Amino acid sequence: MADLQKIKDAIMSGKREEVTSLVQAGIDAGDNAVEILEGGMIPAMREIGDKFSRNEVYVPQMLIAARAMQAGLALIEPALVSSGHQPLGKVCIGTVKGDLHDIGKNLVAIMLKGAGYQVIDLGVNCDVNKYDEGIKQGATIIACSALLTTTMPYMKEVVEHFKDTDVKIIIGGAPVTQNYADQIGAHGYSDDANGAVKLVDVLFKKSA
Ligand code: B12
Repeated sequence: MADLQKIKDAIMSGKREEVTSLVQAGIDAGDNAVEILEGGMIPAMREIGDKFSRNEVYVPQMLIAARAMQAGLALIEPALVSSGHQPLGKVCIGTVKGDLHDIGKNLVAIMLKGAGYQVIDLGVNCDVNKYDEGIKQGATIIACSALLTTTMPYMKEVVEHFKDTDVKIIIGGAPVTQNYADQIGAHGYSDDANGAVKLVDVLFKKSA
């Protein structure tokens, strides 16, 4: 099994090459990608965030940690995404306006692809026009991500924008809660990427 503690430490200190070689060693040894992700990589992001809250690290350290995380994610993505089946439906995904955090969004996109959905990735800083573009490309579900308490309220605007349509909207991200989702009339909320897949499964079954 890959040394999860070493992976976590390497991500937190932003050592991209070390992350790459540790994660690759895990893959080569036949380790489970989800275990590497949940046992080493995600805890690293959580801890660096806590350190930021305590003023023990600053934005540049968060940024280099995020880059190291993305390098590791790129390596495990193929293992998370199973291949070779017809897309079950189309989902567009984007981080809301004013928000540049994309690691969680990327993970949700990877897991949706792995579950057989076609994913249109709209990127970060998405206003309602951007989400409209995803719908024009054939998506019927919008997955909205927000990591800041200041950008989360934009999700309400997205829900309002699509209120009189058949578009379904699911939301998530660290500050988001089920309570908030209910309050703004979103069609689903989950606190992790697997939960996002379950929500999409249910919404597609309902519309089938
Ligand atoms: C990395 C990071 C950054 C990086 C982002 C790089 C990138 N490419 O994403 C950089 C350095 C750029 C950054 C910048 C800032 N950040 Co920042 N950042 C983080 C950090 C450490 C990790 C976020 C992360 O990637 N987590 C790992 C992923 C896997 O988790 P996740 O995003 O929550 O996603 C999971 C779930 O939420 C869910 N999910 C996510 N999206 C969706 C969508 C749907 C539909 C569903 C169903 C589920 C779902 O599934 C995911 C997988 O399980 C967090 C700390 C934290 N604990 O979250 C702070 C944090 C979010 N940042 C914070 C702050 C304050 C900032 C800045 C304002 C700092 C500054 N002064 O400039 C800026 C804002 C820039 C902007 N306009 O967006 C605060 C937010 C506080 C608040 N309450 O609003 C946090 C919480 C740190 C802290 N403890 O204070 N940040």
